[in-house]
Amino acid sequence: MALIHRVPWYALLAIVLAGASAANSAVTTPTTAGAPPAPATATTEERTVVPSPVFRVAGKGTFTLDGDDSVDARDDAAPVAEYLVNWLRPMTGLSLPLSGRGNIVLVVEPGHPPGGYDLRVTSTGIWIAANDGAGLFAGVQTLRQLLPPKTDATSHYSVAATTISDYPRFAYRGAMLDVARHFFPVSVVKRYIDDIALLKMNVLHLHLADDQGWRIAINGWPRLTQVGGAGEVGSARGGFYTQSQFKEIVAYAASRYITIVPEIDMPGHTNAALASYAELNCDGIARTPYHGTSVGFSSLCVDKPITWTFVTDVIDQLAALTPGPWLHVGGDESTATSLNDYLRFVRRVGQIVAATGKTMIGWHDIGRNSNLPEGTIGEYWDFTTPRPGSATFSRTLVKRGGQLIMAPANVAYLDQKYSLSETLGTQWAQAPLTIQEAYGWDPAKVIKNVGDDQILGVEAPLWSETFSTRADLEYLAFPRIAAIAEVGWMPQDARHFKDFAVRLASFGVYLDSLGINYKRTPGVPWQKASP
Ligand code: TNX
Repeated sequence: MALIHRVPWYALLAIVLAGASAANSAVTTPTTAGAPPAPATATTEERTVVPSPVFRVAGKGTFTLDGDDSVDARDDAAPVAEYLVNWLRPMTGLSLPLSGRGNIVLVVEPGHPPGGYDLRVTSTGIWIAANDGAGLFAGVQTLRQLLPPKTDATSHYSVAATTISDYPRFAYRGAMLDVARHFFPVSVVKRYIDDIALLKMNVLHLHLADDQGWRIAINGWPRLTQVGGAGEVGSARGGFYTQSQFKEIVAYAASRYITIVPEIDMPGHTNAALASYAELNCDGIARTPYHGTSVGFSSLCVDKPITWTFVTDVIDQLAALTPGPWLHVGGDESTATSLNDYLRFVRRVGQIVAATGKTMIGWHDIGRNSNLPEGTIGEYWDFTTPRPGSATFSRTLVKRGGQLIMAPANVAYLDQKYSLSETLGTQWAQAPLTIQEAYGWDPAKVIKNVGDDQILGVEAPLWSETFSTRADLEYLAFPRIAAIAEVGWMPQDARHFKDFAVRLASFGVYLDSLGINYKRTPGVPWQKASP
């Protein structure tokens, strides 16, 4: 009985229906009028999925895509169907018309797992249903992994019959990319968006400004990008996004049901701004552009009126560019700001963000101030065993009704070295960070009295001090980001590294087919690389 109590009704329904005969009509598994039945003889192997669906029951037979298939999707399901056929058509060479009828059905309707989807594959068709486009999109990502990756492709694209009911543990499943230490062009960001979408991640946090670079154009402050955007770590060549490029990123992410969270780190980590405008410095002297990797030496000048004109312009323009509910204001490692100034600074920034209607996110350090707007969100970056202060500051935000995003550096910082002999990556956060460690933690066990209800979700930050190419970015991210995605999606008691490792090895074949560079970490039975 105990188990039954914890199984939601839709999962029970899925399990019961999967056990029912193929002729069972209680679930709308459509048939195509006039289409010959798909060959039900060969049984396709059941492919695994990362993150693993919460409930999955094998069915009978196999569905094989062929020239008679068409896609039925209406209203909110239509953009997801568009995404599905845009991926399937070139891969299969099939026409897969989108129409009001068809045997591949995508539906948005109430009654499905919150944030998730129900998926059913029979020998005649595929049915995916969810409460909204985001849930349906997650279902389509599962379908992608149920089908063979491109490199396996013969003429048959088959899926083993199955019934799945799936939903996330946390609403926020994020990746963070630091485009400040090294700049990455729009094309690389879009590619990363596609890569994380496959893992059902739904937030991309962009770290847009730091000591080494300012990466977003702000109207009225041209020197931020002309001077502050000109360099990056180790070099005088940087880059920045125009506002229209930023909008392009936001729209691309939205088409993958991913929300962009822009971050301007303040009041520390601001040398790029302080080099751009002399008047932002307390002494009125412009700082020298910085291309090194130290932290904690810069600060905005809290008492100058121009500082607040600047901060207000930046926050207002970012809010206008960002359809998502959150703005990230950094607030970490402000060791060049006095505590009193820091407390006054984050309070005033909180008011400016609140005036835009957005919810403020800051690194957990902002919880030093117990008087921030209610609901302010803290991003926890300390270790899985908190050091003095970090748990207290985090809990302060929770006490004011805010939730936490869990990104403990020793398990979730993708820039930590895989092993100390690697050249790529940093090592301050208890490196090496192995795939086993990235997987083997529970967000609800990090801070006392902060459980699932107080946690908005998880995030995998990728700081870019040590790399500048897409290949290196992917190498540090994959496969550890798959572990973080699974921490954010699956119920804690259903996760076991041994099972993950087997599924990850199959996922590696997908990564190969997509041309994603990844580390063949020890402890995972990786398959032979495809030619
Ligand atoms: C810490 S922890 C940082 C970043 C660095 C990163 C390198 C935190 C919020 N900030 O400034 O890039 O370590 O791992």
